[in-house]
Amino acid sequence: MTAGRLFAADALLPEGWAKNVLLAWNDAGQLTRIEAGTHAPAGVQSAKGPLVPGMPNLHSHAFQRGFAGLTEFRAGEQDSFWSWRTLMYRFAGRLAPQHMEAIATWLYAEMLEAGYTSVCEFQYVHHQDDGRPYADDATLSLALLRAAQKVGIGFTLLPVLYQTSGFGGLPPNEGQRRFIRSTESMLALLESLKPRCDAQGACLGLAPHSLRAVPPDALREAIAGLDAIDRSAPIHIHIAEQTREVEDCIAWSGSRPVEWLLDHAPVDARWCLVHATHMSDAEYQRAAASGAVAGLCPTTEANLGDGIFDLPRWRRHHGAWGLGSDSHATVNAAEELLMLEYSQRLATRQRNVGASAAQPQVATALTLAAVQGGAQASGRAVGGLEAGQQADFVILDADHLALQGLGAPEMLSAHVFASHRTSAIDAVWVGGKPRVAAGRHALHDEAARGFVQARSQLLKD
Ligand code: NGQ
Ligand code: ZN
Repeated sequence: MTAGRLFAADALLPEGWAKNVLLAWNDAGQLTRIEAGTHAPAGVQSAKGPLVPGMPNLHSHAFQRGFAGLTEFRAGEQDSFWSWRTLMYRFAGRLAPQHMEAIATWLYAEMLEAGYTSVCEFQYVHHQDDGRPYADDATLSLALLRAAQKVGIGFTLLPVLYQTSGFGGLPPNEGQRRFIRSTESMLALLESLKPRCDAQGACLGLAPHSLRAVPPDALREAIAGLDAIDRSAPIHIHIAEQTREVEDCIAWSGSRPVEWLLDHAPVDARWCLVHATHMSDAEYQRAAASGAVAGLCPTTEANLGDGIFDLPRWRRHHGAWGLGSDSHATVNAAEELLMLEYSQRLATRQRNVGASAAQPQVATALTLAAVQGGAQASGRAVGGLEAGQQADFVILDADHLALQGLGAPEMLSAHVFASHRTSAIDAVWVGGKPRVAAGRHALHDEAARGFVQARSQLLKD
């Protein structure tokens, strides 16, 4: 039985902060009623602090958690995204299914403790280390599904189509051998994963890796094949993250990447444009109007030296956006919000850039927007504290020193801008089930041990 109720003195609803809120959800973990201005009925538990919607994490490469922090040294004259990628390929080359599962299990527990209640996994390591498919072609995707189920995080699986090493059909390189598959084998993989995802309430979509990795015909055929399985399934693509990608795309087609995609693919609200860092004025306008979500990964984009997304411009065009932890240099929803807001402040030399006339509190405004965009990109009903959505929420710890004695909106601000950012989380619930209590996931120690062991094995000699 999952059905339940919870009372909160303060809760962040889609329209803003409300007082004395009673939430009720059904056996499916779906909110059925949100009543504000009421009182706690006898026997109903009260939240220890303000209740905020759980953050969907719209972009993750789980295995990269095992590698985070290990590329922060100078290896060449000028390190870059591309030199990082060479090191990352080397790490990916050694990964076995048990490593994938152990790393993801810890990562997803960590995500829950840090305020993410669901994750979109952009999964592109498909094959054995020599490039041959596993006996069960879905082996590594299944390792991720199991990890998500074990720790109880909401899940969207996005198997990645990867065929070329650059625009114009350049053949894949050695480091990419575990990623490469035909369009036909991708559609077979999706068919085999669909019932497995359905069985655990996960959403299945598709991720053409990038325009560098997927030629036009394959892009068209893969989307047609996905439509035959599920016409509303999410489609995610890395796009315009690095200026070199923009230059190469122009050299190949005469168009910029986002422009090319908008001209050649049916981009709409099912799509998530991951990064979309380098866009022209016209691209900001057209991409926002398409209804696609911009998948912003602020700490990874900073870590890899990508550039700065122009959030004010995107918002002027009413663009949807959400947050991803991508390479997992940081696994913390509040810290992504902090990085996003600070990068905008540095770029514009202004303050409180993420606020709006309707919602002057920056942390509140950014949280609500990121939850809504993240839910759209996830293809799941995880869009906040509203009837019909999953009961996914985070309870802040009102006794935490950074929060004590403040009003609820200021507590969320302090959580994002003035605490250690995970430490002020008391509890996290997913689909009406408690997954984190007193700041810790029940599997914290066990999952951490598995992670350290897997990483040590991967880094040996
Ligand atoms: C990835 N990561 O697929 O892990 C990519 C790097 C690429 C980010 N784009 C590989 N952050 O884009 O070619
Ligand atoms: Zn990525």
